[in-house]
Amino acid sequence: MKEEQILKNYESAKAIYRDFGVDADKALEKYKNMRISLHCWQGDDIRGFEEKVVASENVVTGNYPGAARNPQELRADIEQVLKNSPVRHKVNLHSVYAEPKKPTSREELDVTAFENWIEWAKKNKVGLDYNGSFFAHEMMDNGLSVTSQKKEVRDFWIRHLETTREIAYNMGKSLNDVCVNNIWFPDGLKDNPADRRYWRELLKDSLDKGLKKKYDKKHLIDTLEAKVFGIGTECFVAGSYDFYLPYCIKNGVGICLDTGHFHPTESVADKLSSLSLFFDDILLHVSRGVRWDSDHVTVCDDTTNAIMVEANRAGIMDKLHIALDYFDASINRIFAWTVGLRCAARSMLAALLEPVDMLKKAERADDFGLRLALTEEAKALPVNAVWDMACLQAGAGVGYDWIKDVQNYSEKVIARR
Ligand code: RNT
Ligand code: ZN
Repeated sequence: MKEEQILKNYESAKAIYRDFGVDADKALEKYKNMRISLHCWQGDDIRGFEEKVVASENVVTGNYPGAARNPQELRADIEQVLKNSPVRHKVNLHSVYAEPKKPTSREELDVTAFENWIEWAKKNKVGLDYNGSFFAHEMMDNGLSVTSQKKEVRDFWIRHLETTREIAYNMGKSLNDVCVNNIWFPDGLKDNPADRRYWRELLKDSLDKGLKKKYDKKHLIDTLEAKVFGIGTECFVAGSYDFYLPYCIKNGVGICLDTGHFHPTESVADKLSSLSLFFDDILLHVSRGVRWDSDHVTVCDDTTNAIMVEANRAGIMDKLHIALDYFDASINRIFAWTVGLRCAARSMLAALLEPVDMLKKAERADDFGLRLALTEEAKALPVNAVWDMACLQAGAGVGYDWIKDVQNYSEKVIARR
């Protein structure tokens, strides 16, 4: 799109927003400092760089050609994705993306295995977040890690948790930033357990051990991620939301909400106002649950929009850690990545542009009719004109231009792999 057109559209959008008491310039200013953490694992279907790749508890389907085969390709692909997004970024890594100088067992890795990532992050002016990889490993005991009945298995994964936190802390320190270390265990059972409490006692005990060491929160924030069920854990997941919510509050750990990890009619957006009263740290895994699958590409749907709107209305937009988490191997991965990132980013901007002052004022005045009228009118405000302006200012592709850019990269780079 022509620059002149973008500027013209923005000016008229600004006037419309003004009528609703919204200053689009101010929203854009605020927006420029917002960050989204891009998950590296969409680029290679969570394979990682370990020599030995075993079946994973994270089920990824599809075999679209051109997945990144090594760190260089993955980083190049991430750069391509980031350049079409107008916000600031972090990149979210997993242990399996380590590049140790000499072969090292996963639970014994240290931050030196991430030197390339750290250098790259500095060069690209992005932060880093981290995750231990409690899956796809021969020490998984029939889908169980920290809740295995075998002490040696639990000890192995507790050790992994400890070294993971050390790595994350050092990553944060090297970048003079905060690194969010998210902890997710697939542990659960296919069929009904006889003793649910027993498995949860194991989980609690392992977590107490792995989280014992305290770190400066300036550089490390731990979060725990629950799931209602998974493939192979249909009847029971040890780390349920009811487990982690009290655990995190009691132990001062942050909580991670993945939009695909709840009952389909349960609203993650509705949780934010409550959680923010009791938590310092909330991590979002913005994803898209489809029936029983939790990891479709994020889109601008009601769920994504509602999350951003609630975050803004609750005044916690700056406080939230917003990350993406999906993996679709059935379509061009660069499209999958970029669409999800741009959709999360656009929903975020739309939330900042909501006439929130007017809405709250109507509500306080008990004028719920006005609140409804404003809500519905707000849905059709010209967000896209402001979004295009944000993209223009950040040098990200506007309108159809980013699609052509991805097609070009796909032809020149992806198709040649
Ligand atoms: C899995 C969880 C978890 C993973 C990543 C790879 O259901 O959502 O966050 O997707 O750690
Ligand atoms: Zn997740």
